[in-house]
Amino acid sequence: MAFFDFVDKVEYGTGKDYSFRYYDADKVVMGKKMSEWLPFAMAWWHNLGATGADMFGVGTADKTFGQVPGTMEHAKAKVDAGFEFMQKLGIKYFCFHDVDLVPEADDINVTNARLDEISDYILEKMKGTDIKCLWGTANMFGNPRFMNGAGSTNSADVYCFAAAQVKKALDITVKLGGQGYVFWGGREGYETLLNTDVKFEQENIARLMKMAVEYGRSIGFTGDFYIEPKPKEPMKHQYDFDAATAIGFLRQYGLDKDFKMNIEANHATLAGHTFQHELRISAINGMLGSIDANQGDLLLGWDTDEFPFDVYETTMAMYEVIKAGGLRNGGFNFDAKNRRPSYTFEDMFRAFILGMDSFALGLLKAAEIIEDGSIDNFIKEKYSSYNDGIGKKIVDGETSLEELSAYACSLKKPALPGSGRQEYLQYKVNNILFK
Ligand code: XLS
Ligand code: NI
Ligand code: NI
Repeated sequence: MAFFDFVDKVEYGTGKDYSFRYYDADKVVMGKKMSEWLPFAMAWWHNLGATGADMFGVGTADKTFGQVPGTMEHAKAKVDAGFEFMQKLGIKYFCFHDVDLVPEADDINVTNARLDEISDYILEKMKGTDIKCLWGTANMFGNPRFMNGAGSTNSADVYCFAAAQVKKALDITVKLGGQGYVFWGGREGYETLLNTDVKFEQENIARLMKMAVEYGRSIGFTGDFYIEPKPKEPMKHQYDFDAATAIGFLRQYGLDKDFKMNIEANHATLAGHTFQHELRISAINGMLGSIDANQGDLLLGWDTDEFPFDVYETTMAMYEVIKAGGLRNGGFNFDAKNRRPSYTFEDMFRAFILGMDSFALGLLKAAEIIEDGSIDNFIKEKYSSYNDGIGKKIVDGETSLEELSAYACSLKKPALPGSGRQEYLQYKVNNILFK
């Protein structure tokens, strides 16, 4: 049964109403196909689950797919709809939380049996397609038991339920051939220090992650684990504030070999950073893993999860991704949802076309910026005083504070550093973007 009869396969350059203007999967850009630079993924939760409900009103979109929500028939209809959707758009990956796939039962054994059943069904669907699982995760923030966190909970029993969910989500991820496993610290954080032992909570989160790595490796998971940093929401203070914080945490607890970052654009801006900043910090630490491709609204202080449309942002993001040599096990997961009044199935396709084309155009423009060379050349030149003389000695670690002091004193007063030329470089970028 088809759900999206109004559209055939969405393709590049057909000029049809539903088509890509920039995303040309086989086009080679800087040595790789667009589809290799941009392994797009569908987020099960937003695309197949979210109805547009918010704190002030019920949903506007009908995601029943002809079945009664809360049933396995509905869970299977979501699989059918999801695969039709991905195939029509040429999306090769999907991401899921355990409870996106099946309705959660009161008894975890029942939920687990449902997960076995639905993963068999998905596996069957995957056959004959080139669709794969990008990453899986466990929802450890929705159920009331996680009110005080999962790895950070004060209840050892609840901690065991978190462990059980991680174990099962890993089982399903491996069964579906998933390349990644995400820990987004849903409620791993706190509201007030009056009732919180931060050190103990962080140690316990690390213990849970360590057990996840041990178990995952023992069942043949060879992909990457990810932390998805986010500074706030739902908690006031989230422990994985940003990439720098999460990387420090991973190193402190010896998890840095198995984990990388899953960087979400909207989380970056919530942390007071740019998306590009978070990508750069991850990349220079060898931790750029995957991307949750969405966009926030700078006028709003929460995770609005919009489909990316700001080409300046996607360009600078792709600049980082190209410089990092691409994502290895990761991809571009549209952790994004339609706006509440865009409630039709047509809008779902429009949103993905917008997001995919925004990144494809960003890729093309980033490649042009790199080929133009102005930025790279400027940056190289900016630090050229370290290429020889006293500068080289500093970089080579062959000097001392005494020698540098003597050198400075002999100069009496240094020349000012060269101009940062920011406006000139911004103008250069604009001229490439809008030529
Ligand atoms: C929420 C997060 C979440 C993760 C997966 O803000 O972005 O959707 O990506 O748990
Ligand atoms: Ni996300
Ligand atoms: Ni988010």
